[in-house]
Amino acid sequence: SVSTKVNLLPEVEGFLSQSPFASFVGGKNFPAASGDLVATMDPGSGDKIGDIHDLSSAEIDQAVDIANDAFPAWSAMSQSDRSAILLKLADAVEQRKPIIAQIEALEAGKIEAQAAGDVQNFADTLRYFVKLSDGVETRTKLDSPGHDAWTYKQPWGACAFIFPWNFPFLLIGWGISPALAAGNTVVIKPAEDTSLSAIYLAQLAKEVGVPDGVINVVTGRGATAGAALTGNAKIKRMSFTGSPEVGQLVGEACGRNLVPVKLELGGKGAAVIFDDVDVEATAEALVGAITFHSGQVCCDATRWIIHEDIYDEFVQHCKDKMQNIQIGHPLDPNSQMGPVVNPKQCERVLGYQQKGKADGAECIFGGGPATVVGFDGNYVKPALLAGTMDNIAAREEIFGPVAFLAKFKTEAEAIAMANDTEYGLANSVWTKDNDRAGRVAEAMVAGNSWINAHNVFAQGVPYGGVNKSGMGGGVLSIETLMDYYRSTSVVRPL
Ligand code: TXE
Repeated sequence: SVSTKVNLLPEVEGFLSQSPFASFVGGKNFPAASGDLVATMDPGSGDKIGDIHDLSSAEIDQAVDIANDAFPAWSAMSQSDRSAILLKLADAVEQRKPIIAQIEALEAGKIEAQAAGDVQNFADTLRYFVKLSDGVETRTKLDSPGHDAWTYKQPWGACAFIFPWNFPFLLIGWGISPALAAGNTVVIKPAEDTSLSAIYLAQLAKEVGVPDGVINVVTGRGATAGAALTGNAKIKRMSFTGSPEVGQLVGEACGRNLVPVKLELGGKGAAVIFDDVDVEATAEALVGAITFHSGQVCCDATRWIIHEDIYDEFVQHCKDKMQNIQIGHPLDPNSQMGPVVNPKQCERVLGYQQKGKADGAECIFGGGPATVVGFDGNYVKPALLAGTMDNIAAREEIFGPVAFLAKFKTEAEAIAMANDTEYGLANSVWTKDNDRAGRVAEAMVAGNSWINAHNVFAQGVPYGGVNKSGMGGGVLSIETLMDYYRSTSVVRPL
């Protein structure tokens, strides 16, 4: 049972009493016939929250069929009727924000206030894509001499989504909103550690009148339930967010069935910090970013490339800021940084600190496990490693509150260091010189470059990675909405 040291809303207690949680497909509970279960834990206390059903591959196939069966009616609905239903869902999510945020804080180890921000972001994202889809012209006349020609756009059918555990609810919003707004139905496979907020969403969708089979949630292990979904030839599109290793498997499986696939994978972002910055403010911003959600953020700045003239001063400010970060249970309002998601991730973070040191880096601050009195959770201390960019801790994704620091002299050197990575998700450049900022931002090879900030997301600004960070990005923008329409060119010779 959940730690008695945390206070849960009665609605959350009520929801958790459903455990073991069935999947939710076709508007109703969809249990695994085998009775196989996967435990869901509170990373902040190590206590069990409940169990989820582990679906078989035949059951996943059945869920896809149900989603495809729901497609004709959902896609034939008028745009305004569909939008009205989706806006009702956005309102309901916003109204239930405290409940969903607690569920998310509990299972993902996310600070409650940050989880509430993620829930709000879901509602706002859904509203954004509804509005955007209202403006999509499904018939576009083409300028083709000698032909009466146009393109006709329509939704695809059942679209599949596999999500990770770091931003469970927010990423569902980013993923399914454009698909639903365009008139597709969706099958969502949340991560096994964090399936509860997705189940809550599916139940809520039913409550507010989303037709059965439009939003389906299938639960279970990645290697079985997840793999069955990616291998299903009846899904029309696949969107995967997670590790590059699994992303490759998903890409292979979709390739075999010629299912279009969007991959949002990891990152090893750089922050290039010039000598004209407000050193203290920049240190504060980057320490804030690397400790946000315990560094389990794919677009984080994990390599800090610092001009040699301000290096010592910058490091001192970083240490001062990190020293003051309050580590604690996500539902304790005093906590600023919670646990990492599970013991495996904890080992990974601590392991990379050791491997980095063995490979020649120096740990200049923090590191190792953290203790939170009264809670036996997966807590780690934030850490600063320093060394050269060929270090294993500077090359591989750690996915924890660990920054790797290195010095540079010239702009060209800084750009080369930032680009010396297999990844290409997001970087930032910090300088008061706008020309230089723009130059460096454009020279860094990645889907996203931020200036004097890190982790900036805005509706209308495409987000996504290149190289080992993924393909088919355009998230949060018109680009991803258009992915959820297929296009037919119609031509009549005149
Ligand atoms: O992710 P996985 P893990 C990175 C990060 C982290 C590492 C491992 O570096 O430390 O990945 O995390 C499903 N077929 N990121 O192991 O395994 C799984 O059930 C189909 C970065 O937890 O990739 C879950 O729903 N699906 C990333 C999802 O894939 C499969 C966020 C992600 O799990 C599957 C998370 C299979 N064979 C981790 N195996 C980011 N981009 O933000 C697993 N899954």
